[in-house]
Amino acid sequence: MRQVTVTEHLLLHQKKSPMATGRFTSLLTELILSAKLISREVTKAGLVDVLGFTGETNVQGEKVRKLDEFANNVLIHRLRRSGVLCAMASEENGDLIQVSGDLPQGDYILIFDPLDGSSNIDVNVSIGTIFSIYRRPLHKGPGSPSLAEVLQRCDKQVAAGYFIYGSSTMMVYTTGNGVHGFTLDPSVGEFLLSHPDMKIPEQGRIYSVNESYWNYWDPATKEAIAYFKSTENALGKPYSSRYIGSLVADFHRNLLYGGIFMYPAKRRPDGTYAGKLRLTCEAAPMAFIVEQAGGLATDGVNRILDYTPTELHQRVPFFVGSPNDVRTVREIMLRSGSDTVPGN
Ligand code: AFP
Repeated sequence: MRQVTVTEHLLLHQKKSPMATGRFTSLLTELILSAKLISREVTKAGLVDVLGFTGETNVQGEKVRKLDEFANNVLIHRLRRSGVLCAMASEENGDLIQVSGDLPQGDYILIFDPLDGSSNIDVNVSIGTIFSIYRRPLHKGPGSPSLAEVLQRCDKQVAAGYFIYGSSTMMVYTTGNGVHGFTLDPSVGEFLLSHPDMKIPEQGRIYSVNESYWNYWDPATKEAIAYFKSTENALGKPYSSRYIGSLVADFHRNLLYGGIFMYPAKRRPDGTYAGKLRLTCEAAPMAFIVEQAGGLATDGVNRILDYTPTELHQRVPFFVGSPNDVRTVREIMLRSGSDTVPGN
């Protein structure tokens, strides 16, 4: 069988995808090279002194591990010089990362989580890099884009994807024409098409949630989770429970096998409810991918792609996966009047 690389695939589908311009291809090429460098470090993490904490704390108040820092630096360093971006935002940086000064600028905006699932780094469990790409809105004048230009409605994404560093390294991405998966062949150093036009099963068999938060959920959320464990659900028997704690890995498994990943809002000490996952660099890109694969993504009720972020590191409740399962959660949330969902 003829092997197709990501770039060839993009060029082959150029007519179908308005994003497959030379500039967009350069952007993906830089992302791919960065991911290969990260993958190399991840696989030798047990061998060299890259494990453990750096001693720093990131904007989320979490301790930064050395591999997170490495991944973040690689992406910023390579993409900043790509000549096709005007701004970047990383989960690890509080503010926008401007592409200014003497560096060439383009009109794409890249938002990424450099190493998602970092609590799994030291224990050899799959982790990933998530990316989301927007175009700078037209006629906004010269210079670096403002935060308002970056915080676009999530359905304005022109591409999104992830790299998963697991038993193999894979890239899964969409430009709005289906979802395609490529596996890194280390012998040639290329991502080769292995999963063309991925579709998530209509009906899942797996639910993924950190159930230790049960006591922090509101009654509607508890009812939704209980549905997946009951014998009176769409399957007539309990779903299987699988939870890795790396969004990329949990999402990827459910995309292939069918299922729902949930990170519901938790009650905070002040009595209000909030999600944990970040809208711009986690929920929105996964929502774009899953919809392109025939699935759904909501905050329990509202479509994630209808959100317009109000801040860079905004957090949302997140329910993503097979359409039947995400719809069922929505019905339960609406019927039981969950007060964890914004605007519900
Ligand atoms: P880390 O990158 O800090 O490990 O967080 C991972 C993550 O953002 C996402 O990948 C997981 O699905 C989720 O958090 C796990 O959170 P809990 O540990 O609260 O279940």
